[in-house]
Amino acid sequence: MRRRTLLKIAASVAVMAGIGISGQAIAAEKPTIALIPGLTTDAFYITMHKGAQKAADALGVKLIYQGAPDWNAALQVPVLDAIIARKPDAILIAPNDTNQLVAPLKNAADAGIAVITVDTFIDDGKYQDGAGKGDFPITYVASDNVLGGRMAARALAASIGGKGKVYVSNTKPNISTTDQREEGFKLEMAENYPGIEILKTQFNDDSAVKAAAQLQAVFARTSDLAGVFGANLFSAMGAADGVKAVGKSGKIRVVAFDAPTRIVDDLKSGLIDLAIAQHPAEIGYFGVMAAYAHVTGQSVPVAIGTGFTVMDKNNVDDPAISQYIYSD
Ligand code: T6T
Repeated sequence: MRRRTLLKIAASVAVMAGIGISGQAIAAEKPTIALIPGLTTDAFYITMHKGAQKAADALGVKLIYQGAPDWNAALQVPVLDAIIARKPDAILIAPNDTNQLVAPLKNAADAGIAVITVDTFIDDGKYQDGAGKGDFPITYVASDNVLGGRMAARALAASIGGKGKVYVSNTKPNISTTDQREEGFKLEMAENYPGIEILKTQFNDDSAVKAAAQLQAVFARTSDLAGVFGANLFSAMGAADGVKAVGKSGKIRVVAFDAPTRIVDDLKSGLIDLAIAQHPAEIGYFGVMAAYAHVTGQSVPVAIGTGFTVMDKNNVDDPAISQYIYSD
């Protein structure tokens, strides 16, 4: 694709030189970049889109944003195919599944479209290393999700005084981000908190309603449940709803990944102790910047890490912190 874009730019320059065409003709040849979120109905991706649009505006490139309303690879692949048919210069995508998106994304790469994954990765997440069927994306722009899981474990351990029963409320397996958060959470607990027992993970299919029902079911059989780690926005909101429903607000402690406005309300009320906010706008911004750099002939780092902001009821009104609350 890089070649195709460079050819397009070269053609414009030739035309301009030959017939004295205006600079706007060159602007029309600026790259087109598509962003496919994990799902559209999620404040995390709404915020990522805003960051991507800021970068697109700064660079004067066209940004296409299209996705499916649910986290489901079977819904994401047709969206991807439709985008490939439009022949953008680059596709930024949060793949819904580490395996199921490999072949559909290879079709994009084979069509000369630069593939960059944002938030989630395919295969082993190690790109451009000549190993594995999913090494072809140019770069991966995301939070360090293993670290985020470790941060959540430390926070929950502190909340429950280093002992008691906890579980992870998670989405579904084979999603790189939430798999890695659970991995980091369990590693940290195993290494440093022998007094904490981790119960079986509850998978909620990215549904807060299911996550709430699961909290109630776990509590029904484990009356001494001490805490829960909600590994993403819907898992955390649902777990918090469940805690409220069983009348244990502030007693069963909740640590949340992600920071939509609703979680901030829960921090203030004491239903959630701490939220680990990702920086989705930064992911979108640097995703577009990386795509632009690549398609205009610059080399790009193979992985770009973005940060976290830890929120609790004491700091969440500070503008330096609240700027990371997601846009609903
Ligand atoms: O936690 C984010 C994202 O990082 C993850 O991959 C899927 O869930 C969210 O979008 C939040 O709902």
